[in-house]
Amino acid sequence: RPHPVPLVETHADLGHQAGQVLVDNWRDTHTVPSDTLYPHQWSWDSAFVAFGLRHICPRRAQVELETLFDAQWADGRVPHIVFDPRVDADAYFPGPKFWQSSGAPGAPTVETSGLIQPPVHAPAAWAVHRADPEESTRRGFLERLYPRLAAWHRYLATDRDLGGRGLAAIVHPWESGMDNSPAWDLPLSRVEPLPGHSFVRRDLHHAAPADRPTDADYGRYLKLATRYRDHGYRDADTPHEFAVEDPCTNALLVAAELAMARIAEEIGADPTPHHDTAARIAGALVRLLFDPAMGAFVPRDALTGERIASVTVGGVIPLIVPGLPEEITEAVVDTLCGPWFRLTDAHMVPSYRLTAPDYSPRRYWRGPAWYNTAWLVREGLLTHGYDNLAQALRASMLETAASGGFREYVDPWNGRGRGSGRFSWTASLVLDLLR
Ligand code: 2M8
Repeated sequence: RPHPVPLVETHADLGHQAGQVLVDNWRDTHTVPSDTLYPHQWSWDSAFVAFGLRHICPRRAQVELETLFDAQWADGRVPHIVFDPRVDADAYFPGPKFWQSSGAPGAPTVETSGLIQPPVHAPAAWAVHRADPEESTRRGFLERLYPRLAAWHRYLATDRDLGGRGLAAIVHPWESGMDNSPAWDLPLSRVEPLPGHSFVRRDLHHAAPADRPTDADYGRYLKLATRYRDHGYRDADTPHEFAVEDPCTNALLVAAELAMARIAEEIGADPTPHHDTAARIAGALVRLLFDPAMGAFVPRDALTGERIASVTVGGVIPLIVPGLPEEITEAVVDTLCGPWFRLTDAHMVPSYRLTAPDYSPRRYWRGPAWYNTAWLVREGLLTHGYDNLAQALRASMLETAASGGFREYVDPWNGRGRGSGRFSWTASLVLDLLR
């Protein structure tokens, strides 16, 4: 059974400390996810950071998103990493020398990766605007970001509809944000890894090897990324070995299109196309990715058309989609409260089924509980009126954070922090919960 984490700080202290983490991790134009492990700008981290930063410095939260979108590619993709030229190119692997983005067609002048991450940016932009509408309007924040967000969503909904079923596909586990999730094991098993001696990992300088993906995982990640790079990151030309319709990415795209409808209304544009796109993707999500036997959403292999029978936290995040059929909402909430995720009993929401034989309490996205996914699940619970469960999840997040260090992820059984300390989205989302 999970052990309670002692609450050692008051919430006022917690908010102050969280703000200090964001101040310390700010680098003039953006926030690094972690001072040690991730010294550049990451795409969905910046969106999560913006949700908290808006409470203490709305202007900075705007700049955070603007910096990311300054690195947008001509095809609309928002890169998953924007490299800071002031940081040693070898501080993070794979760094700019590996990705070689500036040689690719349509890439920005700043060095970036060629991959993407889940689209949390439009809801973040909308939230940032609402934190200080006057300053946002004065700076033309939404007007400037809106066409860029639209191009980003268009890229996902068209170039990335690799299965032709109206869902966006990810072409690399890193694109899910849940790198070594067990949901990718099956499609990844078909990929021949690059040999371990052909690359040098930097992450192991800053984190325990048992907390991180394995060398075999990295061999496959690099194999896929190399092939994409060698085809100029052009989706139509790359013979993808991995293409998966991820329920979390698609659900977040629905939520993002709904945020776009609000932004459009605010700036006097037509919200209708956004409502239409949201409805279309939500329909495909429900039809193609909900698995009634599992009581959760599951990914689908876009290359084989087969569902992947693996339930992870990514399979319950679609709760964030408003207007789901009631039987689906109830089934997903039952799954969350049952033995697989033990909501209100475990600390936050485990990234993988607690009862799975290959569940690991410490290995990254194969078990540990993360603050960003817990925050998204809480949003989903609120969306469907499960206020008491949302309240309990909030309490669990604050209690776990208060036990120290704003860690990257925690063991769901005892709440003990793991991975990097002073992690930006942990601090940011805690701040958001306190407001
Ligand atoms: C982790 O992913 C990076 C690769 O993008 C890594 O392991 O080096 C993931 O947790 C991802 O979701 C996150 O955005 C990134 C930075 O925090 O770290």
